[in-house]
Amino acid sequence: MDSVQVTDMHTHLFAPEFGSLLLCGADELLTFHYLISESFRVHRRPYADFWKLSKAEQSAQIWQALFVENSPLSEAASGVISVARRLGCNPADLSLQRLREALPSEPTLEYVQTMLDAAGVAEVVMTNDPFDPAERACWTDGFQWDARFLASLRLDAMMNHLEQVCPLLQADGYEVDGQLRGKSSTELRRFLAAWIERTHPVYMAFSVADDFVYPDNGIRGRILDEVVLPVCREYKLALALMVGARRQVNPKLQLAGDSVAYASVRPIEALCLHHPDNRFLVTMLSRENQHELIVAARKFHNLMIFGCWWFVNTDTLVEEITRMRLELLGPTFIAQHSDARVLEQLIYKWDRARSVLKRVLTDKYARLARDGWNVTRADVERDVDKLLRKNFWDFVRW
Ligand code: HDL
Ligand code: ZN
Repeated sequence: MDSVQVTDMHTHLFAPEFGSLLLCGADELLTFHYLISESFRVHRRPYADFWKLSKAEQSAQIWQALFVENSPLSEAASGVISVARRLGCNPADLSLQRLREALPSEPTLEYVQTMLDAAGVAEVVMTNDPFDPAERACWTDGFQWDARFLASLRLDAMMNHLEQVCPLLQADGYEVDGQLRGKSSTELRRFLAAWIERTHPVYMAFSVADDFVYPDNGIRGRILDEVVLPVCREYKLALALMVGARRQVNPKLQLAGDSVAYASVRPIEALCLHHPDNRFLVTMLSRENQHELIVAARKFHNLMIFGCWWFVNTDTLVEEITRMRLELLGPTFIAQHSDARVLEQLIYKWDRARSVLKRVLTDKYARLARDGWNVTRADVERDVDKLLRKNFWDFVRW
């Protein structure tokens, strides 16, 4: 488990060639939006006062709230301590200053390699938003980037807010309107084709809340049927559905303001049933959805469950979910993704993932051994490689 090289198939990291979009260093680590929202429960400052602070002042505020006035007991706060230890700090006398000294704020190529090696990550899949102005500026013609960072095309804006992105599409020369009239669907297919040629994504993705329905003769359902699913088939791309993210429940928390919603699994079943030639990577945000999603994966082999996403990426829930998955699916799912936003997070997120998986797999292999099954090292290495790498690649390349 400690030596397997993983494919981190969903992150918000960027290749070094994307410049400042690749976040690293102590202040980025501490102003991770999970820690921002946790810190408000301690300092209770007016939102505007906090947002006025510089990043360094924000991280000092967070350090004071979560690491001085309280013990860093949460998943994200304790992750900072794990990173500090792994990067040579002595957590017994850790300070914000020492953390800043230990973690550079500029990601040199060797630092990126050091972080990937320390986390045991072979390659990382980025989340590339063709509607994000900062990112679009990077994708110049002939743009080359580090091969360890693979692209994925994130389509939330198009799927959930088509009206709002029409001006940008029209400015790019695509005749698209918010009601999908005229040749809008053809033009959206042309738009996707252009971005596929530019980014060479390993999959396309979008997230939805609990309002997702399918079949759906509304705009989103029509974009799926007339644009996204045909393009996925044409380019042999899997489609990742990330279900249950209820956006901006508290807008004053900005990126930290999203929450969770229990969502129906039926639209996912319908997509898998009606589109057997499409492949669906699926993760759900609500703990209560996990069991029924696993059962759905038993019904449809073009459904591949991935990761323990965001609010279910905690020791307790990762263990519960991984046990359920193994017990109902065997080692035929993608055990984890990091969702890392800051380079150094790879270290604690993958340390945690490995230790939970070790606990769970040891139980399962021990029971097989007790029943006389011959558990060999080669078998364990094969199974672990599948859970953390090969199941992903076999599925997206299927
Ligand atoms: O929509 C997503 O991909 C989520 O992962 C959000 O980016 C969320 O803010 C996050 O970072 N979760 O870990
Ligand atoms: Zn994410």
